[in-house]
Amino acid sequence: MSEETKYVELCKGINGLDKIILREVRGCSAEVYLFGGHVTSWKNEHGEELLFVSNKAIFKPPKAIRGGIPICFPQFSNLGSLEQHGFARTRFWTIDNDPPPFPTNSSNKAFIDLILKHSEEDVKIWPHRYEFRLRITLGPGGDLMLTSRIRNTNTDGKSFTFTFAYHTYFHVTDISEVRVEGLETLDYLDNLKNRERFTEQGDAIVFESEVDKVYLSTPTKIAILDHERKRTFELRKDGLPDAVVWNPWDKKAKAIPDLGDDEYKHMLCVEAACVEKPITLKPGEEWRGRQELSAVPSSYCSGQLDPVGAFSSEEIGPA
Ligand code: TA6
Repeated sequence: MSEETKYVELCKGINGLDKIILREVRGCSAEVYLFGGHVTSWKNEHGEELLFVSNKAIFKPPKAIRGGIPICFPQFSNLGSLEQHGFARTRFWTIDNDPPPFPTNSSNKAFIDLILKHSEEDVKIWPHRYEFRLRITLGPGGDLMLTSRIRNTNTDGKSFTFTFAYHTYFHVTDISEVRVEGLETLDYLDNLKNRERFTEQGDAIVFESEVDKVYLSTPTKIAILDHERKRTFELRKDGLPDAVVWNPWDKKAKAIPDLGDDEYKHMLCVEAACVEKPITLKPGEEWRGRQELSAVPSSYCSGQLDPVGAFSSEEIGPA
């Protein structure tokens, strides 16, 4: 990257929508649309795309973008009276030029602060005032970090309650050759069985049919191993106890208009979330939820994938 190249660039994306490009010196990058506060691209230093975005994604408000990292707020899924996954992913966010103090690592230069506030229209469907600040950072080593700070700014003394998810679509080479580690033996709610509660068996999770589960009170680190590509994604989270795992498989994929029939093979959603126990904020209170993603090479030895470097980074501290 040349001296003049910007770490942060505001430009126009598909259909003239405002987009921010984050770039780091080694060549990695990320792209964020103000529509939805939605990360739509995360590339490593070789320019390889690490997130899945459907070829049929519709970049036309008010339809949410299929892929990347949709923000589900103030409602995950259909767990309430709002539209599926809440409204944050279909609203226009703005750049927050003067965010309140935010402890930052001084080596992080590629970041953007976004903000979403209640609108008079939204107050009619969700009668609360709030400030949702989202910082998206691309670290010098290519890690992608999202921190959400949500504050209750109600002036009528009322608390509010919400559920939340970073609905991350990882790009995988072949879903049949993917496994997820870190969720073994945990309880989960199975969305395909009326959200009944089950306990996962001891093995890593593999995929051979539709999956739509909410794993409860998970560890802070989850690994997604892309066997074909010999790549391991590491997801670290803080303030988000649950983890949703979703792949629609062939039949469901055909029923989703903005997803290609075979695209399910190349995507896996693993979502840092807060679903089982919703968060309640009193006026003036703030909640923070953070997700960090990295992609590292996996080594393959004696029939076992060993995620080199996975789980080796520091615990999530203050941003
Ligand atoms: O997070 C899993 C899930 O809630 C699934 O039930 C599935 O429907 C998916 O999200 C996608 O939802 P969307 O509204 O984006 O089509």
